[in-house]
This record gives sequence, C-alpha cells and structure tokens, in this order.
Amino acid sequence: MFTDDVKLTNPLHVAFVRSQIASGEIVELETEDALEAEGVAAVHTGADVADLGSLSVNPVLPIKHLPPFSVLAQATVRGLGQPVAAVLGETALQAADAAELVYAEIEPTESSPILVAEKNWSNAQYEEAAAKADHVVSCTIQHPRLAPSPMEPRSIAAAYDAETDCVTVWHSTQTPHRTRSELAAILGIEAKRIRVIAPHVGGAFGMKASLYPEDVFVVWAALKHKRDVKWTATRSEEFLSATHGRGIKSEGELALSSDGTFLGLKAMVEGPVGAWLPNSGLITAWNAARVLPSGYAVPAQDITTQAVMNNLGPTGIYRGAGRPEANCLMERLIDKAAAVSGIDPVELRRKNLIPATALPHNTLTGNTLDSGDYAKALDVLCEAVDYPALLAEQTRCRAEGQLVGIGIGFYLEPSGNGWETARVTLNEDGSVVVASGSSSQGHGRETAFAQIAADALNIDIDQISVLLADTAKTPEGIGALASRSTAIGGSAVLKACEEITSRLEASEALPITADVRYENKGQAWGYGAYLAQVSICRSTGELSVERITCVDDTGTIVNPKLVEGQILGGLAQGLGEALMESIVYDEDGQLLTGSFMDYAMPRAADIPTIDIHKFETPSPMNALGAKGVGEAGTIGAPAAILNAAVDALRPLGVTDLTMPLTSQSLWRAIRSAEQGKS
Ligand code: SMO
Repeated sequence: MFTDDVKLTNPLHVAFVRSQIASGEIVELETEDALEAEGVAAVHTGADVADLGSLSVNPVLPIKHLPPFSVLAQATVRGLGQPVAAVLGETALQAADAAELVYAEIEPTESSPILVAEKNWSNAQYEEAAAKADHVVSCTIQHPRLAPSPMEPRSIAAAYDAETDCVTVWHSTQTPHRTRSELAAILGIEAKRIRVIAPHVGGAFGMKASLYPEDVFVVWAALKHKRDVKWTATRSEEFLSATHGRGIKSEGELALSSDGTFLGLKAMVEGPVGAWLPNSGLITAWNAARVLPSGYAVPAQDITTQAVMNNLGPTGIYRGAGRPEANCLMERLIDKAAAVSGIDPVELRRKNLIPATALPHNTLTGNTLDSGDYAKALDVLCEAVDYPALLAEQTRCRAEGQLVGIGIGFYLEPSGNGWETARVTLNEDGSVVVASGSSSQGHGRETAFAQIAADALNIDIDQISVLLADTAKTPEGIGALASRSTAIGGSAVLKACEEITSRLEASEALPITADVRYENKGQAWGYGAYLAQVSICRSTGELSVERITCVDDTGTIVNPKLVEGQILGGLAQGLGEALMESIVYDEDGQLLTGSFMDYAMPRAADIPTIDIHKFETPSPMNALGAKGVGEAGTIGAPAAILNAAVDALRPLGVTDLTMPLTSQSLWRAIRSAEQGKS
C-alpha cells in the first residue's frame, strides 16, 4: 500500500500553481475565477502561510546565507516551479482545472548566484608539493543533474480528527519521525497532535528524506479546514520541483613523483542548491569534498567546497550524495596520472592506497577511516577478471581498430553517524515484536531486522514481527538514509535483543520489553573496487558496457541477497548517471526534461553482465560490524564506466569526457579527435 492508496474520508485534493519564471516579483495574483470554479473549497496564497516557520537544515558546512523556506512564495519567486498558490478541490481533477484559472503575473528579475556555504581544509603544503612534483594532472568533472525518480512520486495524505483536533499523516518518506518533528516546528503545534505513518515507500533514494513546502501545505490545510487533505505529485511535478541529485562541479589537481607516489591534491567543489534547502541540502557539497582523497595517502591537501544558490530546481541528497563525486574526481585524476607516468592504473592505485596496517586513519577533512584492506579489493578484482588476460585482449582488439576500454573505480562509502532506536518485546507466547525508529524505503529492512533478532534471541524468524515507520508505534528515530539503517538501526536491534537475553537469564518474568537508543562510535566506511569493460562504436558513438565486476567490503553481512540487491540497484542508478540521465534546462532556465519522454532511465536491457564479489571486514564502529552498501553501486560504477570510456578513446587522443556518455557526445568526441589528427 503506497501513500496514494490511502483512503481518506471525503478529502480535499491539492493542486499547486507553480511559477513559470525562475526569478521574479509577484505583481498580481488573481484567484477569484479559481475560487468560483466547480468543486473548489479554497484557494490559498503566500499571505495565508506567511507566519509558518522554517525547515531545519543540517549545518555540516558553515552557512553564510540561508535561502528562506516558503510554503507558498511570498512576494518574491526564487525558483522555477516554486508553488505560488494552492487550490483545494473536491477532486484532484477539479483542483487541477481550477489551478489553471489562477492568474499569476510575475515580473522577471535578474538574479546572480549566492554563496550559501563554504569550507576549506588545507594543510598549506599543496603548492610546495606541486612545485617539486614530476607530474601534475588536472581534471574538471561536471556531474549531470539527476532526477531520483522513485516509483511513487511524493505523496502525502492527512486525516483530520475533529474529536482530538489531531492529524494522522501518511507520508511517502524515509524519515517519518523527522516528518513529525519538522511539521510540528514549522506549523508551531505540539508534535503529539501529529501521527506520521510511512506506508510502503516505492523508493526514496534521499529524495524523500526531507519535508517539502508542498507537504507542509497539505497538513496545514487539513488543520485549517478541519478536513482530510491529500496530494500526490504528478511525474512532471517531480522533474520540476522534487530535489535533484548531483549537479556538482569538481575540479582537481593531483601532483605525483615519477615513481607514482602521490604528493598533493588540490580540489575545488561547487554544489548547486535551489531556492530552498531540504534538511540535508548541504550534505552533497560536504561529502563531495570531505570524502577526498578517498582511500589514498596524499600528504599535501587543499580542498574547498561551496554550496551556491541558483534559480533552477532544488537539489538534495540522492543515493551517494557527494560520495560519487569525490570518488569520481579521484579516480579520473589517477587514470590521468597513470597515462602521463606510464604506470599501470591498478599498480598506481595499489601503491597509493592507505595500507591495512595504517587503519584506522584520520583524514584532513575530519574523517576516521575505520577498517579494512583497501588493496585487497583491487587484488580480488584483478583475480576475478584475470586482469593480465584482459589487458592482452584489449591490445589484440585495439590492433584490429576496435575502441575498447577498461576502467577502474575504487570507492569509499561512509555510512551514517549517530543514534537509532529499537524496542524489542518478548511476549508470553514466545513471539517477539521488533519496533525501530529506523524505517524502510522498500529495501528489505524488515527482513534484515528480523534476521538480526532471530539470531540474537536464537528463535525462529517466523516468531518475529517487525514494526517500522509509524510514530505512534515505534520509538523516536532517524530513519533510512545515509546507508545507516543496518549499521546503526541493526545494532540497536541487536543490543535490545541482548538485553532481553540477559534479563531472561536473570529469570525475569514474561513479557519483557527492552528499549535501546544505540549510538555508534563513528562512521563505518565501506569500500570496494569496480571494473567496467566497454566498447564504443566508431561510426555511431554508441557505447556498450560489456561487463561490470564489483568487489565490495560491506562489513558484516546480515543478508547476502539484500546486499546484492543494493549493489545491483545502486549500479543501475550509477550506470544511469554515466550513460544517459540528465536534467536539462534551456538558457532561459526552462526545464526541457519534464517527463520520461525526455529524461532517459536505464532499463533492464541496458544493464550489462554483473559479477559481484564481496568480503567482510567487520567495522569496529558499531555493534553489528556492518558497513553501508546502499550507495556502493552509484559510487563505483560512474567512475569505472567514465574511466573505461576515456580508455576506449585514448588511442584517438581523447583525455576527457563528460557524463552522460550518450552516443551523440561520444560521436562528437570521436569526430573532433579524428579531425584534429588529419
Ligand atoms: S542519499 Mo541517502 O537516502 O542519504
């Protein structure tokens, strides 16, 4: 049951009137015709919601200028698609029809980018390192903007209870407890008047980790009109106004000596943010910088990141959330370094990866890389693909004039930090209920938690039921994001079960409930190495990914099938970024990719042969020893595919390519390389 399936009592449906101008002043907003239309109960504008509060933003970067959070635009419009009015209708169609009758005159204004947040990490030795280096390579990567595209678009349904003056809110979210606390803060009401339930969530990918202005409006309207209210975004509204991922531009310079030793890294990251910031709106720009220099030892570093506000669609975390960007920059720089130094790309990586004996390792950017054997990931990978044979085959194909490439992407995946809760109850009949503040976005959380409890209590899994994502039935929690659910939520479940066991041993009478709030010791850093084999058609530019081989150290594995599912799903989304996905605006800021007719998503036939290899180094940072894996594929795959594509065109003299690697862009790269030669 998705949120849109929830049956409300005689609900009002919301249709938003959205700005068709990216930056402007509202000079006239005419709502009378809409108000008189059939089935319309109310039309609201910015003035009605002017007194509401703001969404909180996680200040992982020092904030210089926080864009205002408006449920409906006030006098100023700051982003294309920003809601300027909302129509409440007896049916969704009546609301949509009436929304067309709202006349909004918005005077376009000039706007320039605004620096929202900035941070630099530097040990002030980079210039010196570069001066004495034998090679300095540089690279600029502009990541495409991506539409996260969950199966169910954003959807929210609020049931108003007249007796208690409370609301029950079904919300397609990965953070139901956060929905409740943020709603309470923004609406200025007590949290106990709000119950939030996340039914089946058809994918979230970070896009549903925050409340949206539209969500707040729906709940505000339910309380205001004392009626049930519902809204489900159309797919076009998602392209326009749900948060986009990536869009990061990263520039880097890597200095190395002739024997391949890395000496210094300089990086400049710029992350776009929209007219308002979701809770995790600064995470992407932060991660894209602080995950540098990945798992490599680099003595001198100078790393800067900036979040810059523009008037395009809002951006937020999207599966990987800065991790793909950091790793992609590093892996491209290393391949360029391999090309200029003549050192094999695997060898160059192995030489510079932080050795297992040096872990845990504190980075300049404030991370503690906890555990594992990074070079082992490369060893397992080379063994799995028979790397020497692969190189020999490539040489043979190249001699025949084929454009074939091999690309490697080593990656790090930090999983979340902090606390999560579990409440485990052992009933008299021996059945067990596991409730947690962690939740599911459709990724099998219930199964993993039941397995953890079955193992810890040594009982049959059929005796266990798992309760998630209902603020009335589960302890306060964070939710499912940042690859944290198994590592932290799972550890909370384990700890609660251990408490049950010890209280049983102390012969406590049944039933027993253990409430645990578990806090990890720090982030668990998953890692791995991916290898992509591609071929490119010289006459059409069409790229075929022949095979991707994955090696992941995910820490303790609870369920191998779920882990493989995460790797496959992430890989499909990573391949989407590498090959086809891109949100496109024209020069006036109008969205050209407003539907799946214009925005390409990978389908089953686009997915190559995938070999998955994994090993387990338990993380010392949490009770389970688990690491994140939910984002692995989105991090490893783009770097490996991009490196493979450049490698395929290397004989033509191509040294850089931009994602997505569409046949058109590759055809142009091949043509200009060939023309340059002739
Ligand atoms: S991008 Mo994730 O749901 O933190």
